[in-house]
Amino acid sequence: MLETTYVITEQDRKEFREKGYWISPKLLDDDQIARLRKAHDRVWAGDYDGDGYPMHPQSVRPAYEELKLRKLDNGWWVNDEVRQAVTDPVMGRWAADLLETDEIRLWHDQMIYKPGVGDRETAAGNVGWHQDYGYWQATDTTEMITVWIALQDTDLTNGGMMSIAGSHRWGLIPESNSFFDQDMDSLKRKFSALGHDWTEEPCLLKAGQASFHHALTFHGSGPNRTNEPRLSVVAHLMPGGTGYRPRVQHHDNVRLLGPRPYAGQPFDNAYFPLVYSRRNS
Ligand SMILES: O=C(O)CCC(=O)C(=O)O
Repeated sequence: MLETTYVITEQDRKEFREKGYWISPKLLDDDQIARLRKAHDRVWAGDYDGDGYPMHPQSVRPAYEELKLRKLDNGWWVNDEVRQAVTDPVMGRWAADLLETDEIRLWHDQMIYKPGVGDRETAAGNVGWHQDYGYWQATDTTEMITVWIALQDTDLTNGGMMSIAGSHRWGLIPESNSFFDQDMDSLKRKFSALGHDWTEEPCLLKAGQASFHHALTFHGSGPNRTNEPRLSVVAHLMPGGTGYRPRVQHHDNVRLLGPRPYAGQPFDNAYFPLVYSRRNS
């Protein structure tokens, strides 16, 4: 964790409320970035910390197609560096201040490896325009936040994310769980036809900086035109007290509540660590 004393300002909050995302100062120092890049190498090679298994071992095990996007949920289960990064209390405080809440827990994390495709014609590294809450309807609040942390300088040349300014105010859009649909143009046609203003803004990040986006903000990313992978660690965060919303949409996290989850059951056990609490600070 970087010993940053940065405190979210009223201007930051205003920007987050208006645009649906906010770009942070550097959250990780260079040593931590190097360790997290190493964590990527280790995890993709099946080299884990602890005695457990990843949540979705099939995300790690396949013989990798060179040009395919790799994504592992809950990397913190099997890597200590990732655990430290995605439970960082400074990040949690910034999220709490942006969401104007007192407590932040981890919903889940993601390690994302976007291959460098150079000038090859492929969409295999694309992330389709989507809303994160399009996947998270088993929770009872849309006031969740994603922290996308860059492990190298990231812009559109290496497949950086783009966000649609103000789209978090559109509400939940049907079929917006379209992360894996790599045809960005057809998704853009479909979602922009809803009549809202479609303004794409690139998330330009120095290594160690993060983009904090609201769970309803549309975002996606195109090809990484370099020959190096684009690496990131992502923390999906929720306010303390977020509970289970039954029978709307399945999410694998619901199993982590036990065999008979009930409506409103808080996601507050060891799978959903407390990242920040104003009471403890
Ligand atoms: O890595 C990307 O380009 C997109 C990631 C994403 O959709 C997210 O972190 O919510």
